[in-house]
Amino acid sequence: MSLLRKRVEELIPEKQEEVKAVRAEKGDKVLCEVTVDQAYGGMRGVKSLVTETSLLDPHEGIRFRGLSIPECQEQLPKAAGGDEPLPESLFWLLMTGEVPTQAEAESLTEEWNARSEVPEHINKIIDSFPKTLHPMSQLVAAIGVLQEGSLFAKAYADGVHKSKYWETTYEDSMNLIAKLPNISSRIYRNTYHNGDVIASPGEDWGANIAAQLGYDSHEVKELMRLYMFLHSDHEGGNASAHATHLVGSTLSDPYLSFTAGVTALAGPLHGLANQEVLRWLNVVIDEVGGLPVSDEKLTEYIWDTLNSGRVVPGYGHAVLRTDDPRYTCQQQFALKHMPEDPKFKLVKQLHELVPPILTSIPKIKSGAANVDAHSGVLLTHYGLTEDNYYTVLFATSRALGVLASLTWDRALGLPLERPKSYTTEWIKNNM
Ligand code: AMX
Repeated sequence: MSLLRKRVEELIPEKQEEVKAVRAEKGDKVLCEVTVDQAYGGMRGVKSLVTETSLLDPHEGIRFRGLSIPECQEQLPKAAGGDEPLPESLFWLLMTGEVPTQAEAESLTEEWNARSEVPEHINKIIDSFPKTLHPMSQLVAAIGVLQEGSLFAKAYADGVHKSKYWETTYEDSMNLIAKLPNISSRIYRNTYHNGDVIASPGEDWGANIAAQLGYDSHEVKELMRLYMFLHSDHEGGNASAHATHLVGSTLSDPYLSFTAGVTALAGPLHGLANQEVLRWLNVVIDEVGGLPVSDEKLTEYIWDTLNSGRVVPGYGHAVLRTDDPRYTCQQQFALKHMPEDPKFKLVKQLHELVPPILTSIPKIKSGAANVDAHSGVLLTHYGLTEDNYYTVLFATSRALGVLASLTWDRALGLPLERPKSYTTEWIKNNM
């Protein structure tokens, strides 16, 4: 049995007891009241989910199992010669709540490489997707096809006992995560490089993704490790995590549950915002006639976007009320590796100009930069300019968080999710 599975198996009974005790002691405490406005308003601020892997503070940002982004950067094992945490280390942390040793992190690298092969008939199906199909649709379809190998679906059909659901959920999650670099890069190479697919070099997960996209440099490998670490998890209420959890709560298998998360991520208010930001920047550059651009012209363009009933992508958040530390962390990477890049300078300039404009509009709760304001410019710097591919990278990373959570959902026996809804008629007559 793999090191990680052994550790998870040891932790499950402890955690089950802990949850039992918490429910016995605090089960009738009130987390929050829900107003009619919240029911109409996308459930903002409604505290009604338990997610173990991470917690988001509106001012401080995300903590993965209690560790902030800088703490993770300091404590999590890295690749030889690298400064960024290995995504493998982060996954171990998300699954166990413990910082892995270097050997434990590397055991995951080895295991994911060993599980990474995609059956040839599935590769052929992926190769048959038209290049005009959005890469996110290709990803959803590819994972849907991979589902034929689901061990959870087979075990359920064979009548497995519910106390063992987590085991095949874990195995499916590991298999799916292991295969994602092959799948995601195949979609990229098919769509933009005439199907010239690059075989995995068998390095760590982030480095494999970089290499299979076509980037062999140390810097891009570091960027991919950072990118995969940063986008992995953002507590349970965001649309991709919530969708995976909701669909998973029906005992749909991990492949199908994750496609729900991927489709949620494909919306422009969520993960597709990274594509939208890059497009928006490129339109700005075209319309103002190139870089550098004056603050006055840029301010005018921001107002034009707002006045035409569109959002400024990369800014605002449903929970965060200050700059997203995932933005800040990417900014630090840019300052270290590409301080003179003209688009990076534009991102910095926007970071000065957009927040005061957005916060001058009373209805907007936060004008701060979110994770998507930065990522596209980092990728573009290294030549990955195909913006409609960016959300596939986000989704690849997001698998780490939502599948770790799904494994714990099953280990803790969380039930079918089914909140109550009302009609406007009911609210008028009964409130
Ligand atoms: N530009 C213009 N208007 C904005 C805005 C922005 N960046 N952010 C919020 N608003 C508007 C909303 O559209 C809403 O308008 P409405 O009442 O007319 O519908 C109003 O301000 C109130 O919104 P809010 O309570 O401040 O935010 P929210 O929780 O409803 O929405 C989010 C959060 C992220 C969808 C929103 O800030 C947004 O659309 N931002 C731009 C898109 C984006 O960057 N998304 C990525 C988020 C991070 C991620 O999930 N990857």
